[in-house]
Amino acid sequence: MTIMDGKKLSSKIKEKVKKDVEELKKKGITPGLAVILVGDDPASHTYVGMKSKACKETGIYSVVHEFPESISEKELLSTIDMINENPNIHGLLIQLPLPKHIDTTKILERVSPQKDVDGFHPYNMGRLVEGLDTFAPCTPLGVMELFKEYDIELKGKDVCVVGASNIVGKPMWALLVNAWATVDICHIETKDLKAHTKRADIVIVGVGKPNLITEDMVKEGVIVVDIGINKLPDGKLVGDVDFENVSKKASYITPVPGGVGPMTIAMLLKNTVKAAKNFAKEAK
Ligand code: L34
Repeated sequence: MTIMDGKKLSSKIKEKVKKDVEELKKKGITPGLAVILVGDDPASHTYVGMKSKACKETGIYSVVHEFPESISEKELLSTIDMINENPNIHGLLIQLPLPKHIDTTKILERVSPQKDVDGFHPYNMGRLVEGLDTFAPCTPLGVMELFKEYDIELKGKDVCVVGASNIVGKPMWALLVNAWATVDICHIETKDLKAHTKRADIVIVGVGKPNLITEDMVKEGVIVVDIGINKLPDGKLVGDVDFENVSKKASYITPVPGGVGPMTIAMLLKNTVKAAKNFAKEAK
């Protein structure tokens, strides 16, 4: 059994990002990322803090626009408009979730597709499905990087994705299909989850339910990617997979923490550099 070490790979990617940023700076462009953070969800604050720190480490300029839970949709939209117009900012992300009174779709659709480093805009999502050059969402993109790093062939493989969110499951499906895997996508209405996970060569799960995937649900030699991130009452972080028992059957498995989480952040840096490079090309 091999542990797919997202922490280690993310450091490697950060080194490459750092070099790319230096190259861009020589050309007079400092990649810039703006983050919009609404409310005081502790997890969101943690993730945004980690994103800012990673920018700093790699030389990317970053700014966080923090707003109280009570902010109106109108104010958020005008902030987005302002950032869309700012030539020093190449990437913009709205940390999710947003408060209930705000229409998330409307907000995400306001982000300029050229600055959409999260890849959540329907324009980029559509391009992703078509297999065109785009910004792919950071978490599923990070999973693809892990497969590449560990030489995991996807062509012809049976993959079961558990969770059909717009942020993770659906873009994961698109990336996998474009890599010629055969993909099952399961969700809350799936009749017999085990029937799907059991036959899969690769199981990718991101729903936010500790111990959802147990050892009896996977086959011998399975490759398991755990995108879930759950805080137990005692403060311990766990994924959606019963790691201790499933890992005994797996050929490859990601840990939580230290698996997909750090890769999400590394991919955000990569997408920000990509946005800055695109900007540089267009300015020519
Ligand atoms: N817009 N909203 C937007 N983009 C995103 O890509 C996210 N996400 C998810 C929540 N909302 C978002 C993130 O950034 C989840 N997420 C995220 C990012 C990083 C990590 C986990 C989730 C991460 O690095 N986790 C560490 C542990 C962190 C800790 O100690 O709490 C890990 O090793 O898994």
